[in-house]
Amino acid sequence: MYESIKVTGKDSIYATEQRVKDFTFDENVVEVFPDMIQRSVPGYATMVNTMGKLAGQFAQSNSNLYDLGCSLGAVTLSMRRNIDKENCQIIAIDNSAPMVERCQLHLKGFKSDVPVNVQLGDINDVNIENASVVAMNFTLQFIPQEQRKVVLEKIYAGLKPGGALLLSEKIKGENDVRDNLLIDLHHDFKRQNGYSELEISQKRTAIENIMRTDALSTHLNRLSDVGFSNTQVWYQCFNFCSMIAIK
Ligand code: GEK
Repeated sequence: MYESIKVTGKDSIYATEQRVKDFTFDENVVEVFPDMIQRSVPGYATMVNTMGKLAGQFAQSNSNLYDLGCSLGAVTLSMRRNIDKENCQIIAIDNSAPMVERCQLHLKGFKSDVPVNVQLGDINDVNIENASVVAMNFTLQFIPQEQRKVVLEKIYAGLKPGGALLLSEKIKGENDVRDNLLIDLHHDFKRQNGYSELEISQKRTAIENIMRTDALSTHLNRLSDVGFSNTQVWYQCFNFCSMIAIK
């Protein structure tokens, strides 16, 4: 069987008018997460697949690969499929208990020689060591902006020479004109995927306090500041982008 996260429930969390609270990764979100992320993030499947391929390319024997903010383990599964080096293990971390529980259950359904250790934990507290690959697929955006550099410094320190950070982020346009252009294109993408105006606007309200986006230039400068010498954007569609930063 081809390993991928099955779409379970359809995301209708914001379909009815409500007093919108800050978004949390709770049981309700876990139920519909695969549908939500596929209908909301252009190129999600491409990014997950390619991150797996890149992990296969950058994995080193006797090392750890991390999936930080793993949700249901899509990137973990993709990386695991592509690792052909000896004695590698994947450490997958998320701070949502319902996500971790479902991720563990899901991974049990597939056999592999590569061990996976799924842990409930905060990215801010995690110890990165002996790493050949660190993947963050749309999770740095949930770390407060002032803490992002510290997280990246820790990742850089824990990566082996030649190791890679695989970083996907929702980005902000470099000025208001460019940002609004990207936002409009993204909202159109969501409309085409069946989200109503009410759903789009209530979701926007729900995440505005918990997810703050940086401009691409901010990401690239920060990666360079922490020491990454080779950073390449390999995917962008509207305001969603994926980069590789090599130590
Ligand atoms: C995928 N990577 O499917 N520590 C640990 N986990 C966190 C933290 C934190 N401080 N903050 C948020 N999370 C996945 C998709 S989703 C992206 C990642 C999205 C977790 C949070 O619980 C959630 O599971 C994940 O990061 C973000 O490839 O929903 O836009």
